[in-house]
Amino acid sequence: MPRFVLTIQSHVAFGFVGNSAAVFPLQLRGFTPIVINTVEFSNHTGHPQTRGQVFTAEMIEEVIEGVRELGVLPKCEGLLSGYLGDAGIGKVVLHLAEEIKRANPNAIWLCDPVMGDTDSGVFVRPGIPEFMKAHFLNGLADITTPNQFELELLLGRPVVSRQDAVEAARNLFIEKGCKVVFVTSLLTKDVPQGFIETLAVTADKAWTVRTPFISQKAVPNGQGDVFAASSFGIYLNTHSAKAALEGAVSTLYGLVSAAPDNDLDLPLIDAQKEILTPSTIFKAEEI
Ligand code: PXL
Repeated sequence: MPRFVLTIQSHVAFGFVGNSAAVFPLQLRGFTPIVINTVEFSNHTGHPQTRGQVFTAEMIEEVIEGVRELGVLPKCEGLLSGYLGDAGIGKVVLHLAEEIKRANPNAIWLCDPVMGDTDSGVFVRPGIPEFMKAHFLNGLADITTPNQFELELLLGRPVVSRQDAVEAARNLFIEKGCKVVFVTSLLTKDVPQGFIETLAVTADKAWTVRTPFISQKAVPNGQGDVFAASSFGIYLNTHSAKAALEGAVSTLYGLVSAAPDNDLDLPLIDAQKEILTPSTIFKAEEI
């Protein structure tokens, strides 16, 4: 029996962000992704130019209707959502999450609140951050993966310490019903110079993994998307937030280390061994 995971996010013709970044890691972990694209772009928006279109909510609804008619929605053990393209698509994803969870109460939704990062600022359409705040993170999602920039955007103020990030994750998400929050790309006064941290936060536990900061001329986009797909795959297989944190961080460190200095995309295929068997395994520390 295939293990279905529905993944709804962007698609690019060239490079690895959104579904183009998520599908291969999910497949390597034994899942059969059902892939719904929110946009069709030539490449990610960190390149000097991007062409393509954001799909309308109606176009995406039609694809969902077709998938619904195949009878596979109740068979999905997970839903992975990411880059939306437009706030109107947010509503479609929300209804899809409700439908999948109604049909299969054990299904797990990882909602990656993709909005931007420290290097680029907000890279989504106006209305998406407001939609995320108002509707998305209301407890229906089981796992969420904000980077520090997105956590601060949702919080409405800077995160000043590691403990502050843990408390923000609990206040914003866990108290509403979310089970695991992964906070990525964390740089606070508690992180020593030359390092970066990733946290996993649950209701009663929190872990950190500290990795050397890899300094490059160009920072490849898609790191958050590969992190979300990898942590999701590991979590679905182990139900361990700690294992998902360690595995996904180790994969990202391996992929970013292998990226040629000027590349704007991760070497997802060339360095594919880093996905299941990372060269360096980072261990989490309980905090
Ligand atoms: O990595 C997030 C992301 C997803 N999808 C598209 C993007 C980006 C970031 O640049 O451009 C299309």
